[in-house]
Amino acid sequence: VEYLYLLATLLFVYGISGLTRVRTARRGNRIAGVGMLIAVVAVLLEAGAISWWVAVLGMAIGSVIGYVLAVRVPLTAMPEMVALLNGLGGAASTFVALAYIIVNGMHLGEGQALMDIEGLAQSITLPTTILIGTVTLTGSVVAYYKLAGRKLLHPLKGASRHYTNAAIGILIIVLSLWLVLWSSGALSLTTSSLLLALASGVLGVFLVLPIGGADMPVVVALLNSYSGIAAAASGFIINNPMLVVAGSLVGASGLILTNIMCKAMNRSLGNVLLGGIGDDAAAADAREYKHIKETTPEEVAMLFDGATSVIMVPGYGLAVAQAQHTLRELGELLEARGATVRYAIHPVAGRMPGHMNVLLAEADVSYDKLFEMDKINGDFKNTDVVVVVGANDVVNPAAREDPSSPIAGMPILDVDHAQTVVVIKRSLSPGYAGIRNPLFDKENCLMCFLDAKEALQGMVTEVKALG
Ligand code: TAP
Repeated sequence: VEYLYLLATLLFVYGISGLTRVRTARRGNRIAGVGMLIAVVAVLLEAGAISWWVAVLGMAIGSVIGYVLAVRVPLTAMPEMVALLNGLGGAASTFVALAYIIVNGMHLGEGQALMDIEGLAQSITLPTTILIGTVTLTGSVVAYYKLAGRKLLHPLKGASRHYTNAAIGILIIVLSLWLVLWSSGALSLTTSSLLLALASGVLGVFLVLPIGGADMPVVVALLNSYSGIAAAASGFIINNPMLVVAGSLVGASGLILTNIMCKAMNRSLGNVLLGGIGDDAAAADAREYKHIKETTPEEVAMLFDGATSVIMVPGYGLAVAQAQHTLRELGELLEARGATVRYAIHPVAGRMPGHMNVLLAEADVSYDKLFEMDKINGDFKNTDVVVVVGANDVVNPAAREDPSSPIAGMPILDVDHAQTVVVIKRSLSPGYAGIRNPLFDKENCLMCFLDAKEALQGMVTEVKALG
């Protein structure tokens, strides 16, 4: 069993290292999956208590649900799915702690010495697991609804929000002490641990509810990290090194991801957790624009005719329109006509990390044509035509020019430095952050008001017609 744990751990680490490159990501994912299967088998061998049939039935049900979700859920809804999976991870850890308490009792509550090391370890890990596991569960459910675009009321504003959270925090400490020091007997143990879970669940809701919709992907990454910490803590409870390792890997990688996203938006984690971007920002109004110049796929094809360098900038709208294959086709046509075509990737374009890389990889765009923001930003000024496909916030120059903008300081792709920028989107409606985009009013910007797929298909036809 110990060798199997070691093998599973190595496969996790190897699998995760594969995720650092698009080329090896799928394989990495599969390898980590095999590691997880080995870990489950090892736990069953070690525990021996559950009947194999129950375990196999559980795995079969889980696999069918996982398969159906993976096939059915569109890529645009993947962040919601990740949020739910995190929540379930947190719930699983809470159940481990609850089951342990109800079956084994609490050492300290049963009158054992405070300095008994096992009792002390339990006294810390059990309430911690319930707290983090349940905060993860309810926080993830709120994040799920926010990502799905539901407007959720948050009754607590300003200071009252902090006082309420502090009061719940104190209640959680009191309940933890009750559980650890004074609970004995099934009824008292069950009541105190369930009340602790309830208070933690309410805290999870109150912590995530006021955070702005546009910041939800960051919150999901943070909750992902929490679910890992809860799993590691539950590993200490049941003395399972595998859970400790897997939980720590998830906890650490979730924190790294959270940090990467905050940096890409030039925000601190504290600012994300306390701010409300995307919820309260007054939605931009089409009437705020004064110098909009409209264009058509036919006119854009004429622009391409004289262009030697073209940069495509994909955003969330590309994913909505599922136009990645048409974008690749247009790129290839332009290359065949002698232009250099590159794709500029903003780290938070779309709705999840790596969203644009995944989309373009699906359309077989070669990796060496994909350039990260820092690598390509200096080149826009030497570019003839930039085509922004369904991106908005990540090309919003207000981040650079307007210190009062909610996205001030966020690094953006400097598309407005190019000779001509063509923006494909269906209307003048704002992006995820809900704010006006002064790019659309600029002298060198042309707006192509069409669905991305329709616009790109039109451009493909017109470029072919150029001969
Ligand atoms: P957004 O700013 O959300 O803009 C997307 C644009 O796509 C919209 O303005 C929309 O305009 C257009 N669109 C939607 N469907 C379309 C279709 N079928 N055809 C053509 N256009 C379509 O997207 P972005 O520039 O990719 O920025 C991402 C946002 O998410 C940022 O605010 C970022 O901070 C936030 N965020 C992302 C992440 C990650 S990890 N990706 C993390 C945290 C926050 P129309 O409705 O007019 O068509």
